Amino acid sequence: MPSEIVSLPGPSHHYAGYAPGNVASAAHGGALSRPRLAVLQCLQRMRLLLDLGVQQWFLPPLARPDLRPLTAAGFLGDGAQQMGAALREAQGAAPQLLSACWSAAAMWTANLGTVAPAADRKQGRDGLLLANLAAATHRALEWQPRLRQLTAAVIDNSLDMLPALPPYADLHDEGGANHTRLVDAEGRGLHCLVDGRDGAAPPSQRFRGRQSRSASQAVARRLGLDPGQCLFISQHPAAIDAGAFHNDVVMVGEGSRVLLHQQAWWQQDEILEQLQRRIPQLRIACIPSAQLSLDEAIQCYLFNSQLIPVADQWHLVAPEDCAVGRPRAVVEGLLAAGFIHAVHFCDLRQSMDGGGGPACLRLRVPDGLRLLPQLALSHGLITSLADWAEAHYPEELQPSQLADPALAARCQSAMHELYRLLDLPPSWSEADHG
Ligand code: SUG
Repeated sequence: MPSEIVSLPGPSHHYAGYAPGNVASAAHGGALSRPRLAVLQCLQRMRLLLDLGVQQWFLPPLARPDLRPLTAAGFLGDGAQQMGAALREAQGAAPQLLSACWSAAAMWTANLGTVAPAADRKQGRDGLLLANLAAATHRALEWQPRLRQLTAAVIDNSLDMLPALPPYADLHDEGGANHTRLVDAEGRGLHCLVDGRDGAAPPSQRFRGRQSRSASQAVARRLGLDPGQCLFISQHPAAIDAGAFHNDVVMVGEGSRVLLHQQAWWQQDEILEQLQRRIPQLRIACIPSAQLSLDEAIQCYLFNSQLIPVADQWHLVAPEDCAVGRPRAVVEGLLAAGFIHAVHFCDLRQSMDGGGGPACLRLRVPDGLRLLPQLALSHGLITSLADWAEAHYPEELQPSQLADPALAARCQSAMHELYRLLDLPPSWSEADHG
């Protein structure tokens, strides 16, 4: 049974537009967001995945505001004073720093870390290396509180959790969004680790790639992967420049299936041949630019769909934007070719406007992972989470509201209510605000 770690946008979900190389984020920076609707849309995807038989482990959104960036930048006083001063600061990085404190980007758990099952690791245990997400301030705040949550949530010693790589420029790591584990006929994992800079490809021009080759290599080393079972691949600079800030914007792979855009990788033909040689049963669907240009692909997020094995069939969970026009024609072609057997479209507009489709909203994890039982997603829990969001989330939010102490109080009480609903011990809320 496929398993994933999922989360939700927090009550301060907003569009700041500071995500590097992410054209959806840039286009919506400063726009009005709808936090409550964002949750309901994400829960709808979770419901669908549950019906397809996917085990989902739920981690609460990260507590906000997280004032570390303001304190580090010398804004003094209590939270309200710090935020007020940051809001008044006309120049410099203060608007970014203030927005970072309220970021809900941890909803995109594909970036939480890189996962490898016990069978592939010399440590002999399922492992997760947290991602430093150091390419963007608002995301660099995520890994430490996530590690604390996981440490409190994992049971039966079922996961070896490794702290992130240090945030050195050479080691920027974006986690599972740039990692795909394929499986050969003997059941061995072949790890595709995709970088956006300092690898085999010439540098991108418009946007700087986020993940460095050295980071991908360090990830493989830290996880204890067999170097013979790792393939280091570089994104095509044209893909980065069109807005593929992560490889999962132009490629999705699962077990024995790979779906990707013709211009996803540098030297793609050679790499695909190599993959096919190593995994003869691998089915590759490479969509030519003539059928869907890079710009169209990044607009509709077709390649950020999920490929889900259900019995002997493959289901595609795709963004709603792929239900019409040229993306729809590509999907029909995949169905006709037997590459997939069914398609489900989800409305994830609130997440998509920040640059996150279905695949961004999950981290694939080994079947053996065990978290506290109350974090196992069920239809009942999904209904409770929907009621919780209806009661506690703002309907709308403007970035200009981000210094409002009332919003801080609202976020805090929402989180306390969530911990109560999930029957989590008081240590969870102390860790947030202690
Ligand atoms: O890191 N967007 C996220 C989107 C992450 C998508 N994840 C994957 N592709 N796996 C990012 O660019 C937008 C925030 C804003 O605009 O406020 C943002 O952080």
